Amino acid sequence: MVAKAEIPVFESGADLSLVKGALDESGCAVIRNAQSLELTQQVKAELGDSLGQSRVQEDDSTEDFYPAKTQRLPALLARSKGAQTMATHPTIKSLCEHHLGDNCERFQLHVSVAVNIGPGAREQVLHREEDAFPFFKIPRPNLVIATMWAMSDFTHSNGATLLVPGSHRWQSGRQATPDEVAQADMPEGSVMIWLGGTLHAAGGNSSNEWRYGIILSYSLGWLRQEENQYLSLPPALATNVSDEVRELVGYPMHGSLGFYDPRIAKI
Ligand SMILES: O=C(O)CCC(=O)C(=O)O
Ligand SMILES: [Fe+2]
Repeated sequence: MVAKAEIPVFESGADLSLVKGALDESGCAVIRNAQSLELTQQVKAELGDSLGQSRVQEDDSTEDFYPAKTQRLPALLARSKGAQTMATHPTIKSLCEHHLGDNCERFQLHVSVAVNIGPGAREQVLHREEDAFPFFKIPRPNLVIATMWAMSDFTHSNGATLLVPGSHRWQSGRQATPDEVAQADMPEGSVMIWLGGTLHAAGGNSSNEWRYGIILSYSLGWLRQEENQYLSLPPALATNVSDEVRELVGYPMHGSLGFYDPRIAKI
């Protein structure tokens, strides 16, 4: 009998070399209770109004990448100081450095989005975050690393993310069997990390509660970001954030890439 796939799980404060090793091996990991309750509450409060005004996607078709009964809210760094703190979490930065550092001078924020999955939402189709870069053959070099912060408990029934451990090393076209798919159950305040080559999807929500998560992903500093960070945090707002956050978003040059005239950019 084939063993059911498992996601490596760590507690906050775990030896980071073990987390890095697990990510190399499995392409995914969970760190439980990585964030304080205060920060989770702060971010929820800062995003509350915008989320409340975000539409819930109603239409569904099996071809749609985003299932119905979900809410998505981008531009989190412009909306929340707490999200800026989350995005620069030292543990995550260290993991990014390990997995992306060989292929760039500096990694950058790739996507910031809150994902609220409502009762009755179907499972998402398995995909790779690096599918936006089809010009590299699978298995691709490390281009992206993603995190999902649990802003509510993630459970089997409310849509905890599905992950296929080890799939970051698979050849193109290999399909996951049910035994190869694991689910990232985790308590609020935990973070799930996965490499851009790892197959994953939002789980279906058969419960009567909403599953609230925040995706913050990172990419090589010379790639086009999936979310246009210069529009999500435009210069007028970028002047109010720390140098660290401005750098993460990609304002400074990367080698010879990205020159600009500060008199025009007003930054
Ligand atoms: O919501 C989730 O659990 C995963 C969502 C996801 O993978 C995506 O939108 O790219
Ligand atoms: Fe995804």
